[in-house]
Amino acid sequence: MLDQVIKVARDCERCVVLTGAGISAESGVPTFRGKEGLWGKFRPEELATMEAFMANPQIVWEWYNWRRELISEVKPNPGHYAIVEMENIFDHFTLITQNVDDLHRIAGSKNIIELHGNINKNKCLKCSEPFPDDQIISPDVIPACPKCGGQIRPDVVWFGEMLNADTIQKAFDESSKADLFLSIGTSAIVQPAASLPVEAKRSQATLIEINVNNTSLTSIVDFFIAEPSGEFLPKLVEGLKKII
Ligand code: BJW
Ligand code: ZN
Repeated sequence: MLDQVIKVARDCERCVVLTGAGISAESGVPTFRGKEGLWGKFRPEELATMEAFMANPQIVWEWYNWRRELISEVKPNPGHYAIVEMENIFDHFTLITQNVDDLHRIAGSKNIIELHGNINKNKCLKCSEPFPDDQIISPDVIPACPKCGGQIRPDVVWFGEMLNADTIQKAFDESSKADLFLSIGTSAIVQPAASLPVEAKRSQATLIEINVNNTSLTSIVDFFIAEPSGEFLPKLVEGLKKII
C-alpha cells in the first residue's frame, strides 16, 4: 500500500492535508470521540457551545484551562514533522487543521488554515476583540473586554457557531483545486470540515485517509491507511524524498 501511495503522490502538484485530533493523539493529546477519546468525562457537545458558556462560564473556563495546561506540556510527534516536510515536496501545499492545539505551528508548518481557532488565544464574547493570550484567565474572575465590557472567552469555534467566512472559503477553494487530498486523524463527522475531502474527491483529487479506525469517509477514499499517522507519514515522506 505504501508503495502504491508513493507512486500516486509523486505525480501530484497540489496537495491538501486536513488534520483532526488523531494526529495529536501520539503526542498525548486526547481525541474528542471514540474509546480513547473524550476529554475526561466531558462531551464536546456539552462544553464547546455558547449555551454552556452562558449557563456556566466558570466550568467552561476550567475545562479550557485544564486543556491549555495539558497541551502546554506536550510536543509535536513524527506525524506533525512529516507534514512540515511535505511543504517542500509539493509545488503547492496547504495544511488545513481542525485542531486548536498549535502543534503544527510548533513543529514548523508555515501556512496553516486553522478552522476551529486556537486554544491559546482569547477574544471578547460580544465584540470579538482579541484579548492578550499571555494572561491567565481565572474562572472565578473572568476578565471584561476593555473595549465593550463583554466577557472574555477562548478564541475557538463552538458548535452552532459559524467558522470564519474567509477561512472556510479558502479551505474549500484549495480542496477543490487539489489533485491529492489527505484526511488524517479525523472522524470526519463535524461539519463543514467533513465536507472538504468530499469536495476534493468530487473535483477528481486522489483521496487518502490515514486513521486507526474506519470513518464515514472510508467508503469513498482511494486509499485507506489503517495506521497511526505518526508511523505512516514519516515513511511516506521518506519515500517521496527518494524520488525527488
Ligand atoms: C488516529 C490516531 C492516530 C486516533 N493516527 N488517526 C446536525 C445536527 C446538529 C448540528 C449539526 C448537524 N449537522 C451539522 C451540524 C453543525 C455542527 C456539526 O457538524 N455537528 C456534528 C456533530 C453533526 N457543526 C457546527 O456547529 C459548526 N458550525 C456550523 O456548522 O455553523 C453553521 C451552523 C450553525 C448553526 C446550526 C447549523 C449550522 C462548528 C463546529 C465547531 C466544532 N468545534 C469543536 C471544538 C473546538 C474547540 C475546542 O477544541 O474546544 O472542534 S468540536 C471538536 O470536533 C473539535 C474538533 O476540531 C472537531 C472534529 O473532531 P476530530 O478532529 O475529527 O476528532 P475526533 O475525536 O472526532 O476524531 C479523531 C480521529 O482520530 C478518530 O477517527 C480516530 O480513529 C483517529 N485517531 N488516533 C490516526 N494515532
Ligand atoms: Zn468586547
